[in-house]
Amino acid sequence: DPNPERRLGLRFPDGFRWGAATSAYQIEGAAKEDGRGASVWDTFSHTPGRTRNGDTGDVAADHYHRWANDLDLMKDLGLRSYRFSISWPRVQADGTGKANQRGLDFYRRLVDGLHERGIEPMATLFHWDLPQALQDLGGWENRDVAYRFADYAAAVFEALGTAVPVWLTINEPKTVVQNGYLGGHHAPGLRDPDAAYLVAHHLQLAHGLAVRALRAESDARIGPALNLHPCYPADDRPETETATRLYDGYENRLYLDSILRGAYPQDVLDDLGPDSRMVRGIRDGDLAVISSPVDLLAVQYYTPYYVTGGGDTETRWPTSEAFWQQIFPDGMFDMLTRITRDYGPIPLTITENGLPCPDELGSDGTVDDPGRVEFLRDHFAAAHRAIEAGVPLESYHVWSLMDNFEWAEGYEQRWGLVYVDYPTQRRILKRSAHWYKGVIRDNTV
Ligand code: PNW
Repeated sequence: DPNPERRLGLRFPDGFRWGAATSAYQIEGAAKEDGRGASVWDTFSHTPGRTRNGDTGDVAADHYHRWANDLDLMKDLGLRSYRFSISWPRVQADGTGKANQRGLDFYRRLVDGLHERGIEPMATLFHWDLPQALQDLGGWENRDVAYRFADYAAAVFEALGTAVPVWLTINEPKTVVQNGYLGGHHAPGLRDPDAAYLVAHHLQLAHGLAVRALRAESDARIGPALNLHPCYPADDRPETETATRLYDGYENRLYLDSILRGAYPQDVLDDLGPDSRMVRGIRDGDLAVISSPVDLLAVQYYTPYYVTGGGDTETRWPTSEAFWQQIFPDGMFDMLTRITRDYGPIPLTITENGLPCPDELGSDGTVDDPGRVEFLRDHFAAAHRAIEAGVPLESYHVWSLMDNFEWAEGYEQRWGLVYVDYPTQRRILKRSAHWYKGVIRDNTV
């Protein structure tokens, strides 16, 4: 599009909350300050060969020290909501025991600073930074870690529960399962399918236990944060239809059905088999915990999948710099409307959507990212269409507020609305950030 900033004239409902998202390990740095313990991502990123250029989150965007300046940036953008995550090893260095007050104080300052600037905090309890001490006990393969998570959640709710109106439990359990335990390119770096789905069950259990812990502490709202992928058959052969259905089971229904219907999808359980560690690990009462009523569902949408008869995927649309991402805004419409159709009118929020662009700091001090403007405009339009179709979508958080540590890809991929010049830690609003500011001001794309 030669002019991606051209407005489409789509007005969002009054009160719609525009936002941006980050996560603790990706932006905070200060890896050893104020009593923070090591997480699996410290271990993983410090293991040679695991991340691009050996990058780590030791310093990242130094948000731990620059948080006040970053909050001013958010206010300048006009954000109504900011989604961040709380680092478990800052709150409990070893993942158990008494909460570390200095760790909690950082998030208290952040939350108070958001309120002072009129921005609603949305906090994720777990965005992949499991305390290493718990990994040493087996990590999410160990059922006890789900109970440790509930204790951690209770400590956080006690400290911040009433100041944060919206809580999210676990960021993208599926990515932990698939990248951490199947592909092995995320921490803890294992390739063990049988372990992977037991981990999925324990992550779901941990989610439900945290929901119950919140109810005891505060009347804030809470829900899961799921990355969902619309799955389309690559052709119209019957075997492709069948393969696509099972693929959808592993990508979407495994998480959605257990939380919103109180049962794992039977086709996935059958495919795993009765002898799988997951199926053997499900105990009486677990599904009741997992399906504890939630107040909203947070959806993270990046890409569709086109599934072949052999159960592989193929690429149909232009990809971004992320090898796994095809740019297909209609996929967001399809996923949002499908959730409302299949699971009822539960309030929805988009908690992540974005792409990496080849952003460079120009000699005139600006950063031009027309591809991001076009991508966001088209996805915002898809969200608008979903709202018109009756989807109760209440907010939208762009991934990400600023450039950050993109996990195994290190700092090479830039996902931010705000450019981070790492050597100086200077922040520069990209062209997309200036454009987004106008969208927020007018509540119109
Ligand atoms: C999310 N996929 O991960 C995470 O929540 C963020 O921390 C991350 O920085 C962001 O998306 C960009 O990668 C994903 O394969 C990882 O479709 C993989 C996929 C989607 C999201």
